[in-house]
Amino acid sequence: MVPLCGFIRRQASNRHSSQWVFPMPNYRRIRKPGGTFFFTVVTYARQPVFQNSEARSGLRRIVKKTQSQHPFYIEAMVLLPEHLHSMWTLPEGDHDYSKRWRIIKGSFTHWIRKWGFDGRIWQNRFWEHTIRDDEDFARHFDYIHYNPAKHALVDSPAKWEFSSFHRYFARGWYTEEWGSIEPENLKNIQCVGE
Ligand code: NI
Repeated sequence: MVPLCGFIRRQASNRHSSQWVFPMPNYRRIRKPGGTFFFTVVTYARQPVFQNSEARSGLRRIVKKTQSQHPFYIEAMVLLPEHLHSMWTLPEGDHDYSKRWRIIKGSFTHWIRKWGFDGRIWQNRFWEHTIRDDEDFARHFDYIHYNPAKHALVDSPAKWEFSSFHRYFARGWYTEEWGSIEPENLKNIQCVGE
């Protein structure tokens, strides 16, 4: 039997206790008509391309430009030194995330070569997972935000700058301590790449 993942709301009475809860109940998903997809994209030979701040801004700019030409909504994203995780919702009836990734990866490669990088920048393959339901959405949303701690880059996700964690922290969806230990709903997650 597949264990149910509990999305437990913190009770007002134990607001300041050290009890760990999962801050992303189902109802927080803002429903949009299109399909939602999770991705893991890795740099070639795990070069730590995104340690470089110019590379991070370059990627951000290219993603925004691609969005303006081929719309998609970024539900969550985290940028690590040599890979990224992201979750997108595409317009209704449009499932062509591959085209968007091709443009992003190609444009980024073209752009960064002007900075003296040569050779390949990206792994050809990427992991894709189609989000099935609200619980699946919440699990992948949390997976993305927990990721810097999972990879031991920081001891809690709030300390990693290049993440949509901060957008949702500002909305009160996460506490500052969230993810200092691995959240229960992430322990058996599969098909996420790394
Ligand atoms: Ni990762």
